[in-house]
Amino acid sequence: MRRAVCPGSFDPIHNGHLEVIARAANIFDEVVVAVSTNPAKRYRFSLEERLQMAGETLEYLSGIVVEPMGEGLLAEYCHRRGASAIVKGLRSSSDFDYELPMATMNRQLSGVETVFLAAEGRFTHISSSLIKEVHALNGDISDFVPRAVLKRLAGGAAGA
Ligand code: COD
Repeated sequence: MRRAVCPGSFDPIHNGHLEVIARAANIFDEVVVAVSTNPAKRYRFSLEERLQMAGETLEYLSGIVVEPMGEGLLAEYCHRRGASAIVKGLRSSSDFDYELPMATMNRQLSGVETVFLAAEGRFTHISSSLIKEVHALNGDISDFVPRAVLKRLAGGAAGA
């Protein structure tokens, strides 16, 4: 079984993430969507909410597992989960410059390969932080996020 990990904060998950996860599911037997927690980071949504939004949205796809990544090294998490690859979406050359040293480090740490998928053109300008900013200023984000996210944003989640 070829298992890959799609790691992220997913704060919140958006259509750019979803498109990459769906393409990863076409390549690998199982894709683990690993929702990270960094104690130094302040999230808009709790871990529970981020897991729920990802889980609800990806329910329709087979071969996907959504779970917390926990704290610590991604390379160790991949090793524990028996994953041979990390899948990341690349929006631009600056994403690549940022990701390349991490990919090399992760391979040295645990042998895990990183597979880069070119982001879909209509999603290259999307990031979780931009979506939160546009929403906070009353902009329409319905083209960029799944219904599960819109629902929670409309309900006003904790930390808003
Ligand atoms: N289109 C396509 N893909 C996208 C888009 C988009 N519009 N936006 C984001 N992505 C992809 C990117 O590949 C990105 O890496 C991934 O989605 C997740 O995005 P975010 O913003 O939710 O997640 P981040 O950037 O906060 O990263 C979280 C990680 C878990 C990947 C990171 O914190 C990490 O690697 N942590 C582990 C600590 C560790 O091991 N450190 C040592 C590294 S060598």
